[in-house]
Order: sequence, then C-alpha cells, then structure tokens
Amino acid sequence: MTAPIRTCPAHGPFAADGNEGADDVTGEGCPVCGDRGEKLLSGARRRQLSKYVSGALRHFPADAGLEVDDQGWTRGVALANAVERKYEWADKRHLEAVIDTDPKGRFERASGDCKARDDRVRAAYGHSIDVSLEPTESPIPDTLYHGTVPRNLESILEDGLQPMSRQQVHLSGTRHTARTVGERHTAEPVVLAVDAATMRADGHRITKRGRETYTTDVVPPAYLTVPDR
Ligand code: HQG
Repeated sequence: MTAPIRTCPAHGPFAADGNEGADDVTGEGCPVCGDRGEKLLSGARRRQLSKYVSGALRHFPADAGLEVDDQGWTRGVALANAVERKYEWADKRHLEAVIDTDPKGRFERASGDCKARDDRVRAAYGHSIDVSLEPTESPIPDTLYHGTVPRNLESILEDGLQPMSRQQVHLSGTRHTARTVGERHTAEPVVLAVDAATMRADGHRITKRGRETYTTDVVPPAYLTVPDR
C-alpha cells in the first residue's frame, strides 16, 4: 500500500504513514512538528503520478512532451505541464510532493527549491533512454543483492546480470530490499548476493542512486552467489 501525502502548513508535504520504507516518517503527523496537515494526494493517486513521472523521465520523455539532456535532466515547469496534461486532478503542488516524499529517492532536483531559477528534475536511476549520470561519492557496501525470477537463473549464471532493457544493472543494499524488487516480477523471487567489494577492486564501477539502489554496467557471473535451494 502506498501511503497518502498530507501537507503541513509550516513544513510542506509528508507521507502520512511510514509505508514503503520511509524511515524518516512516523505516525500520522508532520515529521517535523506533528501537525496533522491537510490531505494532498490519496495513496492511489500518488502511486499513479509517481509511475507516470518515473516512466516519462526514464523511458518516454518525448511522448510526455519533455526534453531530457545527456544527464537526464528536464525542466520542472515542463514536467508540471506534462502531469497537468495527463491528469485533470494533478498540478505542480502534487508533482513536487511526489518528488519530495519519494521513499526510494527516485527523483532528484538540480536545486533543493523548485522556485529557484534552476528547477531541473531527473530520475535518479532506472533509465532505458541513453543518459550518463555522473558518479557519486556514497559508500558502497561490500555485499549487494539482486532479486530476480528463478527461471532467469540459468541465463544469469551464464551471462551475468545484464541491464536488459535499462542502461544499468540495479542492485540493492539488503536482502530484504532485493526480495521486494524481485517481487515486482514474481511471488517467489530468488535473491542473489553480489561480491561488490571484489568487483570494485577489479575495476568495476558501482554507484549509489537514490536512497537504496546501486547501479553498475554488468555483474559477471564470477561475482554472483546463488543461495542454496
Ligand atoms: C533480469 C525498480 C535473464 C533481472 C527496482 C530482472 C530497481 C536477466 C530483469 C529497478 C539477466 C530486468 C530495476 C540475464 C538480468 N538473463 N534475466 N542475463 N540479467 N536479468 O525491471 O533490477 O521501483 O529492468 O534479474 O527497485 O528488476 O521502479 O530490473 O529480473 O531498482 O523505482 O532481467 O526498478 O525501481 O528487470 O529493477 P528490470 P530490476 P522503481
């Protein structure tokens, strides 16, 4: 279940419960002052808007009427116009709330304030369009995880983890998160462990994107461990 978004008069939008791993949001009130705020978006609309914006920034910017640069950035005002065209109930406030409360850090702003001159927005990861995101300095755990469908295993152990339709392979920081990622594809995913420390020592770049996602070009089979089944 996706939590609804409420908005505090003093501190802006917040997710109305701690769903989806939003570890900085507790209870029903504003995480800063506890004010109950006003309802801004239902969970269902929040999810719908998030999926559309993710899709537009990752996969179909032209269809959404957006121009995306080499680093994946688009103008916030253009994105707000796109969501207004798409949903009669949506406006800039809803877009900003979805961006700012995303539990996985799916979206980045070029500046912290959309009212500033630089109002660019991009997807933090997940692209199928050709973008080149700069490296980040975030630490990388020695072991990462990837949740997938059991029937993919034979091919993965042969060819490694490949980006498939995306630009990068996506990994998770914990088994639990990887299982959740795998559950997007199947009820009973298998979680592979990735020897990220050795990969990096061997010269493979791994980068943290958003709050809980790590990306790399490919994970050759030598770095993968399949759990006993
Ligand atoms: C599989 C979500 C056969 C791979 C998540 C996966 C993630 C192979 C599928 C992000 C293979 C691709 C991406 C090989 C990889 N042979 N199958 N050699 N190599 N695969 O959806 O990682 O919620 O493109 O195991 O949290 O599931 O949208 O990738 O099953 O971070 O923000 O090919 O999307 O983020 O599936 O998910 P996907 P993914 P959001």
